[in-house]
Amino acid sequence: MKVFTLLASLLVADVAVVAAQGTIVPHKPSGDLNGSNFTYPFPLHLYKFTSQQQQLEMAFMDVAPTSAPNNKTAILFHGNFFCGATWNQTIHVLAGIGYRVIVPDHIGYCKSTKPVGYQFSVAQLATNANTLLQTLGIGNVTVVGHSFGGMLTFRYGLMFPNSVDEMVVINAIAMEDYTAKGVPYLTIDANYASSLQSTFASIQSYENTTYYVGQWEDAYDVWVQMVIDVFYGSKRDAFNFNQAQIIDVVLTQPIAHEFANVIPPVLLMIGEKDTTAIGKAWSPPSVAATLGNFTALALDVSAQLPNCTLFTFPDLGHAPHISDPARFSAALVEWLLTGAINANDV
Ligand SMILES: *[C@@H]1O[C@H](CO)[C@@H](O)[C@H](O)[C@H]1NC(C)=O
Ligand SMILES: *[C@@H]1O[C@H](CO)[C@@H](O)[C@H](O)[C@H]1NC(C)=O
Ligand SMILES: *[C@@H]1O[C@H](CO)[C@@H](O)[C@H](O)[C@H]1NC(C)=O
Ligand SMILES: *[C@@H]1O[C@H](CO)[C@@H](O)[C@H](O)[C@H]1NC(C)=O
Ligand SMILES: *[C@@H]1O[C@H](CO)[C@@H](O)[C@H](O)[C@H]1NC(C)=O
Ligand SMILES: *[C@@H]1O[C@H](CO)[C@@H](O)[C@H](O)[C@H]1NC(C)=O
Ligand SMILES: *[C@@H]1O[C@H](CO)[C@@H](O)[C@H](O)[C@H]1NC(C)=O
Ligand SMILES: CC(=O)N[C@H]1CO[C@H](CO)[C@@H](O)[C@@H]1O
Repeated sequence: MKVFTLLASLLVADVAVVAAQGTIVPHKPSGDLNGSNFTYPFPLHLYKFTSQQQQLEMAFMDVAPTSAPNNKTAILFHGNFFCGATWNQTIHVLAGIGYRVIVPDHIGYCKSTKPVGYQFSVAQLATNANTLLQTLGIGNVTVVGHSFGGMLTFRYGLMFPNSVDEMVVINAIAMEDYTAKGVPYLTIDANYASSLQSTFASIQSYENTTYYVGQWEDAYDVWVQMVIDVFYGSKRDAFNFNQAQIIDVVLTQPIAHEFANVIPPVLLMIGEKDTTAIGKAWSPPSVAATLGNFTALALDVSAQLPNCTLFTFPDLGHAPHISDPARFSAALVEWLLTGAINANDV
């Protein structure tokens, strides 16, 4: 075990030297960038780097603290159908308590490259974020991730435990092994064909049920429009194919068997009314019925994680940071400042 750890860290160090040769350039926050024309709330930068023999660009925001610096950095991983921009309120909260906040769009999403022929993996996306941080000269980070970004946060913590101060995971997908529980494999081609059918109404309806427990507010429209403009934007084909590749990643690269190995402290924040489960839609009813019970998953996963604080929102769905930012922020800040959450405070 010790030898393996040493080897692993040598390999990681090796990779970092090569990949940290990427460059950072500024970019104006509006206009079409790799298929997204959404205007971001903070200035954008492009991390240009080589991965899998391709020149890639990862767009990210880099926000300075707005109060006395705590000399810590947070990196925020968005989920599917969301972009870095969706973290706006959380960015304000974290910068407000002294964090520098780095907010990338993952490769394949939003304002980052939609590569053709790229082998997507959770480990590759985690590595891309790690080399971005190295190129910026940032050491330890607090990693915050939602949904697919939560799955990515777990992988990041497993791969880079020595540079993670703590992790905050919000309604992560893949807290159960979908394939092991009986979700049939659907090919990338089939998922691509299905992704191309996405409309404003289909995404709104899906999010209404799973993200917001049927309580839609006009303020959520902007996030649907943001992603539907990518679905129909200048990188339409590549984006839809990348979306299909991501589903393949989620189904074939489970994290659910590794929670006991997560070393950094974790704040697990769970909207219990969430029912998200990748593949539930094409699973037999007997399988579908066993998937996406976030009350059960929260208890199960928090018991496996060596150092976990579980905070639940009994009345909320998949996106508590969007549906109740005040309650979400109060809990988040209290945990980051004290390592615990007193239910009476939030
Ligand atoms: C952050 O770093 C600055 C400069 O080194 C130092 O003056 C300050 O005390 C540090 N703040 C904290 C909270 O550690
Ligand atoms: C971002 O969040 C801040 C603080 O909540 C808010 O004042 C601002 O209007 C938001 N900006 C955008 C572009 O949504
Ligand atoms: C970075 O994080 C590791 C692992 O949590 C910790 O041991 C180390 O002290 C941290 N380094 C700094 C400079 O805070
Ligand atoms: C959201 O779901 C609720 C409950 O099913 C429904 O009444 C409402 O019309 C839906 N809103 C939208 C925008 O789809
Ligand atoms: C953004 O892109 C979408 C899809 O191409 C387009 O319909 C929309 O008009 C664009 N919006 C702006 C402000 O350019
Ligand atoms: C979800 O899990 C909880 C906790 O195990 C259980 O009490 C509840 O009945 C389950 N709900 C469904 C719909 O299966
Ligand atoms: C668990 O994490 C907290 C920070 O949230 C830390 O203070 C504590 O020492 C950790 N406990 C163990 C056993 O590592
Ligand atoms: C792969 C790709 O399309 N990259 C583009 C991303 O956006 C930048 C800035 O407009 C272009 O220079 C890249 O070609």
